[in-house]
Amino acid sequence: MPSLIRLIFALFLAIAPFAAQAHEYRLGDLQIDHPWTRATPPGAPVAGGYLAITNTGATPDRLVSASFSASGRVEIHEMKMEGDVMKMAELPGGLAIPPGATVKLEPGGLHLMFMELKEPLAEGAKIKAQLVFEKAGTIDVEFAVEKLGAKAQDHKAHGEHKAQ
Ligand SMILES: [Cu+2]
Repeated sequence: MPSLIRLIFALFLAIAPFAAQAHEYRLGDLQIDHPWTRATPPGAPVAGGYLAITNTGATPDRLVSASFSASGRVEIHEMKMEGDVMKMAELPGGLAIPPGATVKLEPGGLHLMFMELKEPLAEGAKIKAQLVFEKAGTIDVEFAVEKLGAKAQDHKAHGEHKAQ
């Protein structure tokens, strides 16, 4: 039944790109790697968003804003010492992505702050978001929701389960 084989093959071609997806995105000179966030307990007002952005081009770019479908708005935050207390502060003017650099947003450092969460984030969900860059433009991405309390290290050791 060659037509059935053809159909199966077509289905395979349609599904394969998703199965092989390493959860990275390309927008012009920018490579966006593994956007993720953490599951939130009921009633949590905010969540952090993490990803890495690599500028493979020769000109600087800038992450100017973002939106997240499960939150009212998104701020771009850095960690700053205020006296001897580490605090989060909004980065006015966005986040510079210098040519040749990889800028990492991760727990304890730079991050996106999903403000006014509309609903708790459930582990395993994929949440639609948009990132807006000054030069490269706008890209649709999905943030993978990892377990409550997941750390950046949990990521580097994908699949490796360590005792706490
Ligand atoms: Cu923050």
